[in-house]
Amino acid sequence: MEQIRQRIENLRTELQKHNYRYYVLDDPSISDQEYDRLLRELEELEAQYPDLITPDSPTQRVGHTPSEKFSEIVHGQPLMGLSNAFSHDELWAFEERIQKQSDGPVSYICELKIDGLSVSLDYEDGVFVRGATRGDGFVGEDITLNLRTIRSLPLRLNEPVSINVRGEVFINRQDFALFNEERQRKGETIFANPRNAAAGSLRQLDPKATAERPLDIFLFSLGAGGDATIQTQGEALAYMRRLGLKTNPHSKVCQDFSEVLDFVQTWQEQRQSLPYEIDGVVVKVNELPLQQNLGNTARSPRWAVAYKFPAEQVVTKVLNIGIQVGRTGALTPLAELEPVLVAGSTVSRATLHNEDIVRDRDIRIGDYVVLQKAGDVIPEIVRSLPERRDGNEQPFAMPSSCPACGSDVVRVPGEAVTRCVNGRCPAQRVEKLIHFASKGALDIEGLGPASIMQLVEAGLVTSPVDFYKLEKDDLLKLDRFGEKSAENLLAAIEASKAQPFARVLFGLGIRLVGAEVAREIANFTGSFAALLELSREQLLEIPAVGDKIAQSILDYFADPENQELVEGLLAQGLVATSPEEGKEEQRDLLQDYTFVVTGRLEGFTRSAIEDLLRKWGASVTSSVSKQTSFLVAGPGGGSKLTKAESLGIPVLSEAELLEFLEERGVRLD
Ligand code: 0OX
Repeated sequence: MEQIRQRIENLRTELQKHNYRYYVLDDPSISDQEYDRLLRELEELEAQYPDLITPDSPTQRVGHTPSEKFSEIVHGQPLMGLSNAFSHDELWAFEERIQKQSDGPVSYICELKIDGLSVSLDYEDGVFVRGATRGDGFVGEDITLNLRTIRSLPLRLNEPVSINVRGEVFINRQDFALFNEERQRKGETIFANPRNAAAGSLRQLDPKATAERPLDIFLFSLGAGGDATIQTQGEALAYMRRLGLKTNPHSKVCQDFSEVLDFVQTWQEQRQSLPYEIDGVVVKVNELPLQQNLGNTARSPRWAVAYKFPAEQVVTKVLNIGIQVGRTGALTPLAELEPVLVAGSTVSRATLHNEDIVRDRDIRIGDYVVLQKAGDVIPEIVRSLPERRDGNEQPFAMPSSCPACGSDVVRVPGEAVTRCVNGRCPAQRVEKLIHFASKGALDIEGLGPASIMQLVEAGLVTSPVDFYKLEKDDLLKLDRFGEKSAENLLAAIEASKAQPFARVLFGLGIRLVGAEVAREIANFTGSFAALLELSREQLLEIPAVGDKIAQSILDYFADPENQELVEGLLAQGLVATSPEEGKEEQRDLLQDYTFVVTGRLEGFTRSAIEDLLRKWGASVTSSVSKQTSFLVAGPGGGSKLTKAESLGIPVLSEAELLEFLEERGVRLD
């Protein structure tokens, strides 16, 4: 028996060593077959002697039981976020602050800022026991079982120490591309970028699903515990490396600040050559005692700053400016572009918001334009390049009738939006269907714009009620669907019947009734039956409802077609009564962003959207400055809009903000 115990222990040590060489050092010293042979021998021994299985055994990476939900973990020490610098001037200002508060010369350490998800890991006596998301910095989610599946994360350290470490979980570009291709083949939704894919992967309730995802990790800071003789961040990284933890190889200790600026410049130019995405450089004071002296503000350490790279800009050509008809009939000019690679994906279209913006930025069909991605997500045309014109460019004019249905269009004086007046416009119908199934509304997975378009074209769906009448044979006739994807979609549609009232109400797409307003109405009324009973005066008693919203609701339900829709949905078995469950999710998704909100919004009050942004970790300020990440502008944005444009701050319409939030996994309720 003792011999078997010894053999098992040797196999584990051996496998751990090879695992480390393969996943951390990327320098294997045995073949895959030899590795598999050792692993199989261990598995067989453990099968015969299950009492000898320990949680840190290399065979035990993937847990067996999916969880119902993640439990909360209160962090021993709060996990701080980083303050940002967007220019060299702001980096110098950081250096000045540091110099003022220290006596002698200061050395810095620069690290690449990995664009992933921050996590905290606990090891006890060298064994990985717990891992959590950052959450709001104080409380995170227990994702231990998912983290265990990451091959580059050692389940056992090289020394039996009890420490807390922090790092970033990410997916490298190539793995991300392959993973998305695979999802597309299977008819699953694809992720917009590696960060979202990593976030989605860590949120899987079944660790077996996480184990299928190509997650990786870099550790970058040492929390409680460990070696008390460590004096610098550079030594902390070396110590972590010695313990078998994977650290990023590109950190650099800089003796003076010009070296810091060189590092920043070099990586800004070379970021695309890395196999993973970075969104900046983290500059830290290297000496730990000085870090201690400098301390923290309420949100972030004073001894570190994140320099964020400016959005990558590229030049491309506007091939045409088309018109998109939205759910409320708004006509939005949409630039069709010569496809171009920017910030990691190919872009061939960009919204131009409204005709005033096209005019102000002087964007013509045939123009060369500068394109960037706002927040690294939404393609945005920054300006045209008039010096590259050859005289064949065509200025854009808003059509005088709706391109989808030919009806008249109107532009309300004082508003930037032109609308199609036909409530039965087919383009509006499609957009309404897309909205109904979207994440913030009924959240029907697999029912995105492309599938909906196909269903409409095949004559299978004209109203949301028709989704609930679809049968498997209907779907199998369409190109997009095979056995499995048809079954999945029908199951998702069926599951959506249980969605709470707030989501169904939001899903109807009533003008001015956004997610937040819908939730308040739902809390107040509880069901369609109760809502339909309300008079104008009673509607106005709901805190979020003012004159305009009340009128919009009354108009909506006065239309027989809308009444029929609601009755039809209820007849299909939609529950539409239960209150929204209070889901706690990762609340730091917007921590890197500063928003200013201006103008009139449709689906939210301004303060509701500001609260929502703050709830997810964003800063919201009242005036536009270089610090602003986005200006969210409804009609009537005025001087803030002008200021944002002069500073080159990206401007988001309400719809784009919602799209951005959805991309980042922020729920609207
Ligand atoms: C990164 C990264 C993030 C953590 C504690 C205070 C400073 N995304 O790569 N944060 C930090 O350091 C923070 N370092 C990093 N390399």
